Amino acid sequence: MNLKIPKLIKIALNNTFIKNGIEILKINADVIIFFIILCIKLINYGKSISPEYFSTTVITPIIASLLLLFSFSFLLKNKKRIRYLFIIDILISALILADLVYYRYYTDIITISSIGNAKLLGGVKDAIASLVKVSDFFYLIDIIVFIPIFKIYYKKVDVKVQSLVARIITFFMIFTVGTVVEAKTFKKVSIEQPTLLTAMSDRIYLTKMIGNLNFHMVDLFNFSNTKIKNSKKLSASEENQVKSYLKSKTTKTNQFTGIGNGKNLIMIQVEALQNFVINAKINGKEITPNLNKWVNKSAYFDNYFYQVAGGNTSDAEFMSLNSLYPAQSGAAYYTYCGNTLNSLPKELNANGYYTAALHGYAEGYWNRNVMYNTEGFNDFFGQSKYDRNENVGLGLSDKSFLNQSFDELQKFKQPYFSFLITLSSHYPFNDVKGYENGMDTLDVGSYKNTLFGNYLEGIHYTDKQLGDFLDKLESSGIADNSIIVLYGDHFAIPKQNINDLYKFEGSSSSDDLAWYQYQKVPLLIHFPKDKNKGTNHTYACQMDLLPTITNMFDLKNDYMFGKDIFSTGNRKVTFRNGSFTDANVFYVSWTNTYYDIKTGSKVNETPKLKSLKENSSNELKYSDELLNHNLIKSWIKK
Ligand code: GP9
Ligand code: MN
Repeated sequence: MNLKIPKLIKIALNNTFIKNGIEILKINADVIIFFIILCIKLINYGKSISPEYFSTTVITPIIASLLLLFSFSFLLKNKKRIRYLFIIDILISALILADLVYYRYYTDIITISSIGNAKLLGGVKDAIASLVKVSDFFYLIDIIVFIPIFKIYYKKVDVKVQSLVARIITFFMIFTVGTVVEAKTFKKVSIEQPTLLTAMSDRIYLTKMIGNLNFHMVDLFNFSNTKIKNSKKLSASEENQVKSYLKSKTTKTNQFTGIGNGKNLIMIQVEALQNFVINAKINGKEITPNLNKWVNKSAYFDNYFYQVAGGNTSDAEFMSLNSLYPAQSGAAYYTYCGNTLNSLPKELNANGYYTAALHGYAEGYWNRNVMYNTEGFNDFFGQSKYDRNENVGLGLSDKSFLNQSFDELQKFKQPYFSFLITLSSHYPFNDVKGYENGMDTLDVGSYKNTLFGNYLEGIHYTDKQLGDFLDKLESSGIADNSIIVLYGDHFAIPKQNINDLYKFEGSSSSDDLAWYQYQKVPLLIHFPKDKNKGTNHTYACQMDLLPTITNMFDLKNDYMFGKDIFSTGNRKVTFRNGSFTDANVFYVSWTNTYYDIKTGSKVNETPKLKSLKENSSNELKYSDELLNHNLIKSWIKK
């Protein structure tokens, strides 16, 4: 047995196939060494930024992205090739180091648009020394050691070179393998989370799925895509069309004009709060007893539609703060973060307000850390500013978030604008807490342990926390000097689970019109001393919030597509997909069908309906043009 092994090895070494293989390995030793080293670096980087997310599945996309880059090295030879390998190594190592430092500061990953945000980078620049760790030099060691080694090697050794044909074949083979694996990875991601690649909502999670190199490639692709779309200049007449359309939207004064002057504005965007839970009961118990109480003390809108698209929560914020439509694809919070915007915080700042956004989750999520600067918030109280002492679902519990936010609010210089975004009632609503703290139990009966039942329990929890917060605003006297706005960001029950909602509502129809009628979120506007309370059935939407607020706070904003909710006259709600409603008819874009809202039946297109449809598609086009060409920037200058 002992004698056989060396014999086998001998035979193997004499085998021409193996001989050739060894020769190829020798010839390509440089490529192999750099490849292995970069794999280790990228895997190590993934582990260090995201230990809780890291899984070995990311190794495949890391290898595939490197294969693509390395395949080109086979087209080069000798010194050119080694130079190429060094450049790749240096660039990737520098990228990793930059990402590491940025991550330690922002808990996020660099994007091209975030680099453009000078104000943001200022923060890192000052802190850079304290953010670099000695262990980071691990990423540079090979470069320092290899340069002299390879110099000597090339001087002393006559390195063999494969024929051009062999090298081209190798290039094609490796490039193809890389491309196929990459395609598989991207397909998997887009099936799991259809908008993640374009909207880049959670960059850390995305990096975990596709690796750092692919992440930056996708970012580069998205960035260039937007740039290309914007590169075609708008003609003066096209630009004027947008401008005059916006002019036609200007709010007229009404009884609410200036009602908020000098008062604080407290705006609460509630995660997945749909309108159907308001004043609804299950097994004899109110689902949202606290909000119901506040509904009765406020101006309450029960036909208020959410209009979010690829940016989900961030789109709700974007519309509410800018009255501009969400991006055609992806998230406006990502695509347009470098734009000049006339956002609500900016305007309030100009009127002497202190403005702050508060949200107990990762700062980089939905690109908030970048976008809140663009929108002009003075401060962003993100997850790192909170004591993360209690968790529900995704992160910090609403109870703890609202308690800590209340303490913070009391320190703010008045008048202020506080924008609070809750989190606990986030899909899939399966981490229901609160009962142990004396919250009323909610018996959801046959819905127990279904998504729908979990939502009812989850929103019941959030309702309790909101109630406590609002009561504190009242008892502390803050509410006497504030206008409080509260609304839901988007749906809770996805389309595939809608039947439970229909069942709960006893809805007899389940067509697209029925579905749309459940895409409403509540809007409450509370005035001091419960003034102006009452339910308002006006058809309105998230685009209308900013014009309503600018009118109440006497702000001047000429660039809003929405309409003051208190204004009279024709109203229309346009959705990002081109569907619309004018409170009489509902147009569903994906089937090109009109429904009469009263009768529920389909109606034929009339010239009037056709022109309403065209008006909606023009409005969306104008909003896209305004954003794609950063028109507000040039208009402000003029
Ligand atoms: C996280 C939160 C959730 O910060 O706003 O966003 P969503 O998943 O609902 O769009
Ligand atoms: Mn949300």
